[in-house]
Amino acid sequence: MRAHRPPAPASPSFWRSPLRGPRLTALLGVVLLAGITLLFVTGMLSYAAYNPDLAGGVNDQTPGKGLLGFYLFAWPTGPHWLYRVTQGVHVTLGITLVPVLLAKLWSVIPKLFALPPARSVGHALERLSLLLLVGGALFEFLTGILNIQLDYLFPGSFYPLHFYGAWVFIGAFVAHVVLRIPRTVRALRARTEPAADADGTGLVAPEPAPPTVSRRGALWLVGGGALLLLATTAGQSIGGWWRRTALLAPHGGADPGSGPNGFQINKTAAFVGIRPQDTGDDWRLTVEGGGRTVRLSRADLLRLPQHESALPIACVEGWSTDDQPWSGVRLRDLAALVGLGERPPDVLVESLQLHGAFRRAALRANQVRDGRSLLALRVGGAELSADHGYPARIIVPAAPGVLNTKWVSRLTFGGPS
Ligand SMILES: Nc1nc2c(c(=O)[nH]1)N[C@H]1C(S)=C(S)[C@@H](COP(=O)(O)O)O[C@H]1N2
Ligand SMILES: [Mo]
Repeated sequence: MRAHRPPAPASPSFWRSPLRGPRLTALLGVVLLAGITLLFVTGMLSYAAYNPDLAGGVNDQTPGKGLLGFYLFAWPTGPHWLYRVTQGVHVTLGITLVPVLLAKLWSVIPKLFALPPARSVGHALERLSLLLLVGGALFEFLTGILNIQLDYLFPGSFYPLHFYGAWVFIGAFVAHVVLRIPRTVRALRARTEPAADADGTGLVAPEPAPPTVSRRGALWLVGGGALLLLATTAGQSIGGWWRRTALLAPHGGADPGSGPNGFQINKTAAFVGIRPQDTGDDWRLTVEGGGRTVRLSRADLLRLPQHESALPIACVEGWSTDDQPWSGVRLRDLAALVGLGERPPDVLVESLQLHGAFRRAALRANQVRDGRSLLALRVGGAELSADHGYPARIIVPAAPGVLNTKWVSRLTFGGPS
């Protein structure tokens, strides 16, 4: 006699969707394999772009990154849209893959609940790696998306979370891919899903319910959802006319305000506590290095040779501006003022801002030496607005927005002595 007890999630007969099967799982798996590989690469590039190894951790305090920082390199300054592209791809792709990730988890859910948790040591290790895989995936997607949507929810601590999470996740991911290659190839070669009794994967429902949507329909649903997310996100990094389509992106929408300063603002002067009296006639820029110190007023800076650079702001959040026509003093010219003109070194940039993770940043020598790197005083022929960093801000080609310090008060070439 059959017990009249409803089946528990651990029982195969609990899961009744007729859509599940190794072929569906394999298809979604292949999409994720390509997508997550690209996410990992662009994510690690983004980390390198921060210059996390400079000036004793000014840009990044990830504790003990040690070995995991093995690959860090000097982020180049060209092409000038480099970070716009790598980070635009990272964020847009991450958002676009959400429906695929959810569908993939749904397709294997009977396996996640299977009991006993482990039949052998090998099986126990496999289940543990699945825990790291699923947990890691959810963690990476959630921290990434929360950081974009809630505008630095984890000030300062997002990088270590997302960075370590990525390494844990990618370890489990690689193991999973290697283990599943044979099964995936077999499932894709077969034209159809197997019957429940011929299915070695345990994904096909032994007691399927009648279908409410075809397999093809389900794939369209997932693909359509992904395309919808793509279409409402990508505009924030493509810019121009496309910006109007970025309905899902907090900084994506049409340009805020008009005029030369009418482009995206990350944090306003008021938000970070910059008061008008801090940036008035009494403001001075301190330039230090090579044992010398020079103090300059804004009028002094405007008397130095002015240069133009058309450069974007490209934020870690994925949004970026179109190229803006900045003008101001070359960083290498400022290095020359303290006698470091021949081979300018790294520089520590500090702003008037008293608190917050982004009040200072270190730039590498290759960024200082690039003639397009400016201490910008004006944009589009107008004075910088208070929110874009008046009296002076940094702008460097190809770098993440966070290195483009606003409301600059001090430059220390060669780092603090
Ligand atoms: N002093 C200071 N500079 C800063 C920031 C900040 O919070 N404080 N934010 C940075 C970040 S994260 C970005 S993306 C850019 C944004 O520049 P924008 O607001 O002019 O578009 O400024 C950077 N410069
Ligand atoms: Mo940013």
